[in-house]
Amino acid sequence: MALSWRGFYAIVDPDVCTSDPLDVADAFLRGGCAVLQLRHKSSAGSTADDRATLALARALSARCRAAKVPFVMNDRLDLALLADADGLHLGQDDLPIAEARRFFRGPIGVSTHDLAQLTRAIADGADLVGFGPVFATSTKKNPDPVVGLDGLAAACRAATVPVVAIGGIDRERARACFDAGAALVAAIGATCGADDPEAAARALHEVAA
Ligand code: 3NM
Repeated sequence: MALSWRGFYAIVDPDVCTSDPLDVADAFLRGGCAVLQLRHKSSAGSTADDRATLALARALSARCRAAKVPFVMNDRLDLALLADADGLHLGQDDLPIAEARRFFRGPIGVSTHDLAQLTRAIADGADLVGFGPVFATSTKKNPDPVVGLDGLAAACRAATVPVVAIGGIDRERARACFDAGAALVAAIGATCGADDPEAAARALHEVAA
């Protein structure tokens, strides 16, 4: 069944949060978001970090459930299952969707950076696709080339599943992304790093309304 998620796609990235990630998540949930994802890149490969990330994922999952907002785990099938996440998001170098589907029942999103990747992800069964970076980003290490609003519009025309615009998005740019056909806009710097994450989330979520 087609996903009905629309609006602000909140991402909690503990490496970017200027205060406790749980407080930032609470602020996003108060301000408004369609989805909340945990993205913790520095957790990969370290047992101690994995334990902390699992604890954070479980705490976020419980908060999202109470707020009736779907919780999505980035990259990690194991943590998604253990934290009872509603959704899983995979990058180009993560597990193939077909392998993740053997275990994970919820919606699976895939990050894509050009039309070929987008088309392949949808053919492989992605329930939604990220597309970007739409604008220059300073948050992602080694980002792909900027796709721009024209690239985003072409992606939205080609996609048969909801498209999540990502990369350098703030309130003004969010409007342009929705106008280009995006179902959701994701942000990290403009929200996790904001002085007032609640207001930042509200501003992005309201643009879609
Ligand atoms: N993925 P900010 S760009 C996590 O192009 C991520 O797929 C991207 O952070 C992609 O809102 C990006 O601070 C970083 O630019 C988004």
